[in-house]
Amino acid sequence: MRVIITMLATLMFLIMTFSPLTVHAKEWSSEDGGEASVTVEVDQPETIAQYNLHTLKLGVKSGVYASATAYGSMYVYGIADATGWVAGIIEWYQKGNLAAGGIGDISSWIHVKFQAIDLTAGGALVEKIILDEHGPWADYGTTRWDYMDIYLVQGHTYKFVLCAEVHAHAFGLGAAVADFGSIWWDDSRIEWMSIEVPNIVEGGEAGCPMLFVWNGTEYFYEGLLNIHSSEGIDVITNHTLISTPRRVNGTYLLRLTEHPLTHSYIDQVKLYAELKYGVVIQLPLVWAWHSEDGNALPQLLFSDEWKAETLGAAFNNGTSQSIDLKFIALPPNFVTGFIFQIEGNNPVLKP
Ligand SMILES: [Ca+2]
Ligand SMILES: [Ca+2]
Repeated sequence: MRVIITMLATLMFLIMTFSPLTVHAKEWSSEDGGEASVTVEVDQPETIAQYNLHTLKLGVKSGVYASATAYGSMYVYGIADATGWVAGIIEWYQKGNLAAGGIGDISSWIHVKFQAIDLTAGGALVEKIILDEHGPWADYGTTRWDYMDIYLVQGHTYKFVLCAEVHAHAFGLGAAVADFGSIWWDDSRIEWMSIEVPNIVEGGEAGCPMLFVWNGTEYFYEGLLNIHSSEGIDVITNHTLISTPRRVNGTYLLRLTEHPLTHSYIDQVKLYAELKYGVVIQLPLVWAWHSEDGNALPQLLFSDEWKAETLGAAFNNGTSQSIDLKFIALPPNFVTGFIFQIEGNNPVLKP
């Protein structure tokens, strides 16, 4: 039995390790690279730091009186073929442990962040923390995704980096472990599944939230919904979905994220389903959750000038606000298309 489990674990590991890193946009073509290292701070903890085929294995085990930090990163290069804002989307898989046991343990942590470095502009950097864990923690194997707003300049070379650090620290009775793959948990690791940095040229002046749709694998970036009005008068904009939303517990999941340089007032959102024979029906909105203000359903249900406000990163200390939406879903193979409608206004012009 144990042999079979080991074989299965090895097979799983091989499948995960050799799945291709997909870089979807046309100009992002480099193979991925990576590096890993470890810094021992106190005494002699057990450590591991390896990079292999877009997979990182980082681990530290500190017993009684020891601490260390293991670092790793994975990266690809690309040249921008257009100037403008894009949502760089990263998907990764992680499996690891953060155990702090016993008297005298001080701290153990795991961090993961995503960076975009403009090498042409002398290393100008934007980055986003995508995992920050300090307490006892275990991830039994999860594919996660996140995105970061990036301003690309045509012709510039960029390095996109996924960075991970684990730190274990024990002083006293007990032990601390932090790992993304150690000699103690052979199949623990963190790896890139994909990175997508589309080259998008936005036409004209737009002031807008960005629409994302859950397609069963990721929140697919649908594009910018232009509701700009310098007079602050509501605009109604329709967007035909490019992707097919996937049912989750009887609902479709959509997300509005404010563009980093804009500021929107949203009065109402609707989702229409196009059925066979030209029939169009409206799917009820049943959930709306603002990333900072919480429930936004009352504001978004009706066109009544009661509005939800979303601030871009430039107006909100570096973090763009978003609203998660759920609409009642229809049975599979019932719908031929979807139209998302937004009513609101955005007085700010982005570049
Ligand atoms: Ca309203
Ligand atoms: Ca209105």
